[in-house]
Amino acid sequence: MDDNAATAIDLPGLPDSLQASRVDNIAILRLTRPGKRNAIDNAMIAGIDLFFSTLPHDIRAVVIHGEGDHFCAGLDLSSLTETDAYEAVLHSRAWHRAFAKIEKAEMPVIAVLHGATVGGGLELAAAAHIRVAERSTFYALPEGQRGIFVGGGASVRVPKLVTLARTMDMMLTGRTYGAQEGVTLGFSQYLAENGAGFAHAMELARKIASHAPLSNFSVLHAMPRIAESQDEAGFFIESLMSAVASSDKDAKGRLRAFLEKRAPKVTHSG
Ligand code: 1HE
Repeated sequence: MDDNAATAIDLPGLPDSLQASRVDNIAILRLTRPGKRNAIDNAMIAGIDLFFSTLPHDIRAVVIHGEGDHFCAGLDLSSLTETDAYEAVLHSRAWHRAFAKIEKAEMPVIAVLHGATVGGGLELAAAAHIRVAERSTFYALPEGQRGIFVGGGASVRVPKLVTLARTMDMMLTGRTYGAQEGVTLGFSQYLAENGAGFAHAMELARKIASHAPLSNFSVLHAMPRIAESQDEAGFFIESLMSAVASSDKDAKGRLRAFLEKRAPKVTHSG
């Protein structure tokens, strides 16, 4: 499969700052506003919402990445200069709606990070399920410096990745973290060489797409709920999800394939 052989997904209403395409059953969303370091304005938020609301049903994984030297400089700071408190709360809610569509998507979403992944850019990355960070990536929550507060979900999602204490320190002191440290701390699950993040993400997306869609759906939708449940409720949700997944005909076929020695074994290299 050639990742350069992407075909455009025709999405009327998508702004020029976003580009949607697909390679086989993997959808790709590219932030294409490098002149403004992919800073997210209202049209982009609406576009992200639209993209995740209208994904073709045969799509099995999504890869988000950014053009230019930076993944995303966060909120387009010109968006909030004239807003009153009520408009600002609605603005934040629009980000929450769009990013919830990423987090609650039917299929896994992988974000490829490089350069600045800051403010709303980190919020966008945190809404994805898997993050691949190129070595150039750096993370920050510079809202305090701008006199504002996070509004795209960072207060909820970033502590789940790197702890509440670390998130508060970043917000209070402007502390930044780099890619190497970031993979140890939990900002990303993968580290890639500069320029290699997209190919790495596509390789992960292909693996994901080779699994049963209901298995992937179970991971995305059961795991976060179980994590937020009391243990007894968690065990029970697990049993129900397990029963539903294993009764799917895709699962039956895969179980039989293993028993008949037609499926690969689990292997580990170094
Ligand atoms: C922008 C933005 C932006 C760049 N809004 N226009 N985010 C921030 O506080 C980060 C602000 N940006 C930066 O610190 C730097 O731009 C970068 C480290 C990301 C990149 O630096 P550099 O030297 O490559 O680019 P630059 O020269 O600073 O910026 C290039 C252009 O992009 C320039 O515009 P130009 O018209 O002068 O060419 C910048 O003004 C513009 N630009 N970042 C608007 N963010 C839902 S709440 C979320 C709250 C937040 O995200 S707060 C954090 C905002």
